[in-house]
Amino acid sequence: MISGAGGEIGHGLIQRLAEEGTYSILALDLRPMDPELAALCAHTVVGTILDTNLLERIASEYQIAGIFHLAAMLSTRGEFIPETAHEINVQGTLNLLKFAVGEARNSGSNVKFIFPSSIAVYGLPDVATKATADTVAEGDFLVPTTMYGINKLSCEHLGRYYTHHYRQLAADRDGFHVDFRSLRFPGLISAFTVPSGGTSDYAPEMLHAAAKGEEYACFARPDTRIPFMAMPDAIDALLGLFNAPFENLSTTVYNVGSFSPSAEEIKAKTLAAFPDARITYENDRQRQGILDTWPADVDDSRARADWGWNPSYDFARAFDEYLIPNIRQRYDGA
Ligand code: AKB
Repeated sequence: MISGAGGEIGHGLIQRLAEEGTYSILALDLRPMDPELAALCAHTVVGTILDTNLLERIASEYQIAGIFHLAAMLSTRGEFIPETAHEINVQGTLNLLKFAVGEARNSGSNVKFIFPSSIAVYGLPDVATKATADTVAEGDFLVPTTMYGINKLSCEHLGRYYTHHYRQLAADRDGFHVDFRSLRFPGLISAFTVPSGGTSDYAPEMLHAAAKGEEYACFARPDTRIPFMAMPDAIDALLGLFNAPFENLSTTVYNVGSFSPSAEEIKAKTLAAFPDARITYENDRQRQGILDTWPADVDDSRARADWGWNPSYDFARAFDEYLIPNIRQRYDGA
């Protein structure tokens, strides 16, 4: 089952799972799925993860072996409606964890629960600390300043609780449990979709605008540096963690990194591909304030050691072999 299946990550994940053909996909989204994606799914359900009646209906009709819980409200949008963000991001996750407990009990086997967390869980106190922090490890600087980051961090803890301590005092504890696994994603860049509502959106927005011949005013300062990842690597990471043997995992939460360019380096790479692109800077102090609390890079050595994380795309290859050719084809063919 994939929640938020119609979103950016859902697009790539559904295509890859359908190619592999190992699982039947149940796609859950607020809106009807794009027909091309729906055709790759065995079932599609329109609705919200906040609707517990709907989740009960899904539980009674299907047997769910694993959940990719992608539905979320991102960091910029969440700052306008923080209570709603909390409801969707935390209550929605709690509903799905409870749903997963029921599935594990009914099927008599553990249910894997894959949760994309984010670099937004970090909160570096100031730009000087960010500049000297080098790569940030999973346990460092966990003082997020956004509702989204706070929500992601809460859900990481909820997932750890459901996996290792759920109903720890109850005499009738179940033998089968939720097997929660989480990745802290950097900003993701896809050639096929443009994100909305995030604070890392300046990179994909800049690139897609350039390819469409549209002007772009970047809201981040030129020297802003946060980690990014090409979407195919994000899908590899989700599936790599999903398929990893439980006994190899030393934690429920893993950093995953790929490349970490400044906004100016992204602009230069974009201009190299689209020399007529009109890219300017129009700094948004508030959104910049959020970016300044996110790390310049992450230490993902644990993911590499435990389940073989190894991204295929560095900065050059992501642009030269994945983003630029596919984006060109997408808009030239439009
Ligand atoms: C956002 O900007 O909110 C997301 C993220 C980094 O998690 N893309």
